[in-house]
Amino acid sequence: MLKQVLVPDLGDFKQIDIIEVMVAPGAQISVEDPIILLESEKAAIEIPSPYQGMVKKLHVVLGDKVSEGDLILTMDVTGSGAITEQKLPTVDDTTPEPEPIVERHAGDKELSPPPVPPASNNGRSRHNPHASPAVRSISRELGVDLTQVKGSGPRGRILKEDVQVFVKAAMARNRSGPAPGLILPETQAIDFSRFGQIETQPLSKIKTISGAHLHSSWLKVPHVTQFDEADITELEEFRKEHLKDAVDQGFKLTLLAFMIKASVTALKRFPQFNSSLDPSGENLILKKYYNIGFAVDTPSGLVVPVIKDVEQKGLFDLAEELEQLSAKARDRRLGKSDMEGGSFTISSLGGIGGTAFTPIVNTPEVAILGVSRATMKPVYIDGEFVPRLILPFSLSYDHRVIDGADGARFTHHLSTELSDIRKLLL
Ligand code: CAO
Repeated sequence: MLKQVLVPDLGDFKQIDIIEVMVAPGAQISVEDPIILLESEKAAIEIPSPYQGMVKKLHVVLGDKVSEGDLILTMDVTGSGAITEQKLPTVDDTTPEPEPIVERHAGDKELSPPPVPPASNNGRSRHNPHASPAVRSISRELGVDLTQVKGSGPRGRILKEDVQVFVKAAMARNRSGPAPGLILPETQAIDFSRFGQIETQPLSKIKTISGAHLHSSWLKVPHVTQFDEADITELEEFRKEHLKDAVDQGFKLTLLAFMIKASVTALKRFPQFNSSLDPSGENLILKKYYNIGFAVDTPSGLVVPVIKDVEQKGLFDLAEELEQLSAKARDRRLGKSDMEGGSFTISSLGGIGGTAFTPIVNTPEVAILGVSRATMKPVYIDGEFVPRLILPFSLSYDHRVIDGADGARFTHHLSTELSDIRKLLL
């Protein structure tokens, strides 16, 4: 049976703003489920449903002003249990925190209790949490989305204390992120075609995903970058000696495999570089595994496959896996498991060029190594300049976790390892 639900007697209130529409067409609701929330200068008023059934049509929208007798919605009413007369529901003067009261009359049937949230498909769905107008009002002031708050009151009702607990937890989480209240200026749309010809190209999916991650890491982590260099003359001789062996086995032996190995010796020596901050920002989670990610430049964008358990692998194993994962990355065949679980990342631009760069920490890791191009340089040794192959590299780290002195110790250790191939291979 179709029934119209009207705005009940609101006492002295007229032309009140609808600040929340809590049901949508198709929703199954019970008697007493709130359907709209009104707010005047003095009070918040929750209008409950006088019937049980399905919302057929909504006749109001958010922001409408309504008075007594205005049509709110049409319902396909099922069963019994309708209130005989629509009465003024909860009026909240924002001081106490009342349970919503619907006046009942002698002879009325017992009203069905409000369903326990989160109910699936009825009036109190995830989009319509069970809370009093006072709690709704506080939540609005604090910008809290009530659908995210767990109610501890009777039948899952959200209490003022639940909102307070939620806000405290959100603030604790934020301690490990950017300062609360950090608001970035919006990017203004500019019509560049006013100045000349243009072409608009959508970013690849990989770029949109990695871009968002890089942006978040850049904003959340106080970055410091330490620059250093290593004399890799001997290392390069060793690499060249073993190049053929590797090629015979079907892969290339590049500098990156040595960098991965050297990084793990440094990570073992300085465990805080192989860690993550927990979400509270108060604990360091030290990892006892060494999974090294490496940035691969693909036609669709940057991806970071991860070589797992590096400490258990030899140089040739690493070189082979590097090549396999790079090929997989370029053919877009990397699976989720190939890219997860990293504890430290290396970004090598040495094959391309450049003398130094500042990589962005790949959160939740706390440090990243950037490798630039090695060049022959005159180095002053024992009273004379001798030509040596010098590798410039940089280490960006999270200054909340790592002090500058440790940053310098780490790169110095790495430099020593790379400069002495025997040490590295032992
Ligand atoms: N100095 C001098 N030469 C270097 C070098 C270095 N640091 N690193 C590599 N090379 C040389 C290699 O020996 C190779 O020489 P040959 O062709 O004569 O054998 C050549 O440069 C090309 O190497 P490569 O880049 O193919 O191999 P790699 O193992 O060093 O790197 C990979 C593999 C996947 C890391 C690389 O191909 C790549 O994608 N790099 C880009 C990473 C990137 O985009 N980082 C930026 C991320 S934003 O922070």
